[in-house]
Amino acid sequence: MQSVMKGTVEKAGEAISGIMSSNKKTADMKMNIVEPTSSTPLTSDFGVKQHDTDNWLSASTGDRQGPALLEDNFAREKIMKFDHERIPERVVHARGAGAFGTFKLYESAADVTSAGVLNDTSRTTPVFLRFSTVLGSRGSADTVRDVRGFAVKFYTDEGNWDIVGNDIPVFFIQDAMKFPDVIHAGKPEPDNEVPTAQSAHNNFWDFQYLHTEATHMFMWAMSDRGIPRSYRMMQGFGVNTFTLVNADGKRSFVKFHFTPTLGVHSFVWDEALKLAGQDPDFHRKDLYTAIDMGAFPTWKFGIQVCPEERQDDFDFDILDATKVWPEELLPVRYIGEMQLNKNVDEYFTQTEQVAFCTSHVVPGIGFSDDPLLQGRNFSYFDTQLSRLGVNWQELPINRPVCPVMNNHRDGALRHKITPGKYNYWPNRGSVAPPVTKSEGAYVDYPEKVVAMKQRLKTVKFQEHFSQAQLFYNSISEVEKSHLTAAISFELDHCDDPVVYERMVERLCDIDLGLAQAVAEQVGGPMPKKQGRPNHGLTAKGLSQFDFTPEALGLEPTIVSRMVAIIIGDGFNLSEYEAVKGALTAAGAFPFTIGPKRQPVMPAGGGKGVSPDHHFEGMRSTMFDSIYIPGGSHISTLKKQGRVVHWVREAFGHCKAIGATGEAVELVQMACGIEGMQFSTSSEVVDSYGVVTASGLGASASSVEEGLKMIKGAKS
Ligand code: HDD
Repeated sequence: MQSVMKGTVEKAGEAISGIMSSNKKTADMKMNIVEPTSSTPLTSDFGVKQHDTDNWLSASTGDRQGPALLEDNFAREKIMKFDHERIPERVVHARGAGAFGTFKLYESAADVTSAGVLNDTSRTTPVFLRFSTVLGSRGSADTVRDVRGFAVKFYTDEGNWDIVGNDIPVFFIQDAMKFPDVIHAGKPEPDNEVPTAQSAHNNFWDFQYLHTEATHMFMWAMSDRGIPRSYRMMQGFGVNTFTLVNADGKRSFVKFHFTPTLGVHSFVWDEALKLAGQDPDFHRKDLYTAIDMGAFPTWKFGIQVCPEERQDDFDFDILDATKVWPEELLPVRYIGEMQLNKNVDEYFTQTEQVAFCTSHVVPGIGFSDDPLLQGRNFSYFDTQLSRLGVNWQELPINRPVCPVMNNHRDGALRHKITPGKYNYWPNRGSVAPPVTKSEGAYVDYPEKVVAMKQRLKTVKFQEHFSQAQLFYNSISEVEKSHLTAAISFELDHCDDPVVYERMVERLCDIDLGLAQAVAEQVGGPMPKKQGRPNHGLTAKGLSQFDFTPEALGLEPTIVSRMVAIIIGDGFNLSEYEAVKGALTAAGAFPFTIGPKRQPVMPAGGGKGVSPDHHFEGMRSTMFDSIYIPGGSHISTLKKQGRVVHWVREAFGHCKAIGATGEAVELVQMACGIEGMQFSTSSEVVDSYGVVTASGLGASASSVEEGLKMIKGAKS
């Protein structure tokens, strides 16, 4: 793998050092980075050099091991530090992966906000992004069906701004007070702590039925959005409604959007299921590898703005986090771009210790009365206290890149040293005074509130089905069939008939056909009539097909796609080299897979090729595409069940498959279905995403043509 990508890595290295030298946050963290080398002696924590950290000091004779001595301060220190290595994992979103990057604005939003990060196009703002699953614990698998977290920390010149979002634009509940309930219901059940990282169980679905407001969100979670192909290929949404205030003091409501330039792509369920066992770190590795190889993931950043005077214009409440703002009503205005371009130096001190708070906003950005957001503003700050301790904002990954000064003092593990007499305000020396708005202070928007104190949800918050129908009506037939299969899978794992029968009843409120298809699979009475009438409306921006590169006006791309090239002794070297070269040139990551990691000999002899992996070491699930060159190896490969399985499984997962020369026969045998076309000449044929050229001899133009077809097939 390293040799294949050496050139790219070198280029990436240059690019990264360029980006990083101007990145204020990575520069700021340098003061805490100490890199061990072979000339750094091993010491105790109190700095004394050590000569043996393997043998506990003991009272032993030459031939008989004696009692270990408590006196050994080095051994005690080593064990004691180990005993306390763990901190509480996040109560939700425990499993995650993060990276550093930059945010660049290409259009000023000064008309709606005074925030420098959103109106100064000359700035490059450092960011840290942490992706996560929600339900699983820290050691759970990446590819489970779940919502994904998308939390961005912008280290702006005016302080840290956090967007703590998800890959789905809506949420299960409207009020933060319900959060412990929805999470308890989704997490493993309390009696036996089963299942891990899954929503496929009685309690989750019991909650979904009993909380009609969750209907819209569970439709999204059961769609292909719940099983993203890569963190790099997901959208990110702030979900809650925030506010923007411009220099004239005019306020608007806003939702934040991140759209990946690679397009939005998902696994098929069988692939995700298998990967959870075959490679539980799949998403983590995918992110790390792409950044390491210089294929920096990028998102367009957009704002959906609702002027204050329009807030009552819609049949939903704009403060309700279970609702999207349809783009037809309030279009997304793309104004910037975020790129991830540096992997973490160390997982714990960066990805684990990063702490996000929805309450972290900068001047020009504010909250709304969204009842979910209001509660979140309390919860994030609070949870960091038990996870990281009171001085968590001083940790290197969390501290801002702008000056911090106040009269907060002391507490466990305080790092900052603040000399001087004064730790209060006002003080006789006028030290560290508050400043005015024009000097950059955060000044709260003067909102008039006249109300009654009461526990309720206003009328528009009580409507829970219209957008669940809108979502279902707007997705494609393929997405609908995946959604039906996903709900059927989940309810199959519920063994309490009350749970799955009620859920079928709930689905009738969305679509009778959907409810019947699910009932057919999971059992219980077959529903006969639609519950609430379906309004039949659709909206754009809900189906994943609205976010393919083509739909975004971008070229379809195979950049960073993993391609397995399968070879055995007797393969055609020129075809192999031509296709591998073309793939590399197009930015894909080709890996050679052979029967063993020893050299595999091409037809006609010569120097062998050492594969990156062997057939049993990897699975087709770990790649986006397969290519098999022609050659005499095919007669052997055809007889190998594992190789046939590689091809058949990749076909079953709708992957692009390429074959040249004799390999066409292997592919034909492994995935030939009635009506499928295979090439019988050097003409390149694309049928069901299987691109073949039987008499190729690998001319540059035919390889080019094949690649174009693969790009089309994959997107
Ligand atoms: Fe939350 C973590 C996203 C509602 C309470 N949440 C957390 C993370 C993400 C989200 C991405 C992981 C951050 C990280 O990587 O460190 N949460 C959301 C979204 C929500 C949402 C998009 C709905 C719009 N969350 C929500 C509510 C509450 C919480 C209503 C509580 C009232 N969330 C938490 C938390 C966590 C958290 C318990 C656990 C770890 C952490 O905060 O730092 O406070």
